[in-house]
Amino acid sequence: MTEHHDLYAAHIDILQQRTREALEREGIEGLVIHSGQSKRLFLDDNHYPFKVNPQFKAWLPVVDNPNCWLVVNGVDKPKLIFYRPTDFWHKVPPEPNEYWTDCFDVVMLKQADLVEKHLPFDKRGFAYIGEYIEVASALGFANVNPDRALHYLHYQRAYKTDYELACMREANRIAVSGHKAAAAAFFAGESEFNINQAYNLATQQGDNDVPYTGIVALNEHCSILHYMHYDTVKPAEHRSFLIDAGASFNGYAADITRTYTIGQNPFADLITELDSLTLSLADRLKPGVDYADIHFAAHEGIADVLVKAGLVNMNAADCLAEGITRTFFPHGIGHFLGLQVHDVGGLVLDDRGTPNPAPAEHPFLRCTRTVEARQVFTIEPGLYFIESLLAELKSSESSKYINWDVVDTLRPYGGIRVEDNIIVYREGNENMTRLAEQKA
Ligand SMILES: [Mn+2]
Repeated sequence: MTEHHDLYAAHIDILQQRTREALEREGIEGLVIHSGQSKRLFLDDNHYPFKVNPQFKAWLPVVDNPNCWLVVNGVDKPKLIFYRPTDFWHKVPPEPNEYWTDCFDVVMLKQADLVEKHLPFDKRGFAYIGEYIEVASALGFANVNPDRALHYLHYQRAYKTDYELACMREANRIAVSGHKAAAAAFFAGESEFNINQAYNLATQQGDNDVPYTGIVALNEHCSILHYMHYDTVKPAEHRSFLIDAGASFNGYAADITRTYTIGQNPFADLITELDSLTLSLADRLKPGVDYADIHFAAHEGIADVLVKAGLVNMNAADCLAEGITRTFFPHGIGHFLGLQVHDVGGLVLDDRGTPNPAPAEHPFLRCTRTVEARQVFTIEPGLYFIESLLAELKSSESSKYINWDVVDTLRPYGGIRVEDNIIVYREGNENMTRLAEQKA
């Protein structure tokens, strides 16, 4: 896979352009971007897994090296201060010599606290971009994470470069290989813990390499939206399996969800319905469409499914009007995807960062932007049997519209989510997830 190599220089050109514009808005000369630092546990000598500053990994595929710095001004060749200590305790990264190295003036840093001599002498024209404000102030930066520049960069990050799209395709390919192995482990009757191991083995990514903690849920656990526990005990029966798991490539994320059951049962029909709903909602992604409208369309789709499955004794329009779909589908339809699994810039009106929050009745929607070409979204409708939300519904006026006997037969399966990753182009969409599945 070298497609992304050829595209990398053009990616850097675009970042340079964006940097020039961000600097102009902020009225400064340059940015100093810190990869981060290793974080120690409280009263301990162990460290948390290192998670790189996303503004740093936007420039180069180095995600595992703290104490690195970038100095960029959008005009000159970016300077990379690459941390390479003499250390016999830890693995020291090799001197960079890859397809991306030529795009930088690289200097080596042997000792983290000696970075000063590589940074601009006069800090007044520069802003620090990073998490360690005390480090920035010790180094003499007065301007830290400036709003106008960051708003601009975050907004622009929604438009992916060809390099980024290639990386995300590869992340999807890797994740799909994991999903395949995980499904096989489910059908073989494994525990959640062992299914997760099968996923990690197939992707060759550990729990700290994947872009987010994977959700590997069996039976009722499928109803816990952010279930992050891996049960080591096999359940007596394998009824359903929901897996929301991603993979990383060069710092870019895939974010895929699939749901399975064994044999033919009413839950299997629901999975089929949700699968077609994901595909039909994905087809609605088009330049000029409000992403929030796709969320509303998802509720219409869920209402249809509830009627068709006999879960409610009313028509779809009334089901929607009564707000009953929110009990079964309580989260957002999806989000931007990229360097972060929930990529930034979803809830603003413009590149100045004017807030455009989610509507009050749909507080968990993570994107309210107008869909445009080169944006990458997840589409992830769900239908769940969540105890607390069902109890609320049961004690409400709307309880009479629910066929509780049907609900009760489906509760033991927990719930369903089907999530794909989609690139929008002017001419049409690319469903990276389905394409990767077809090739797998
Ligand atoms: Mn997602």
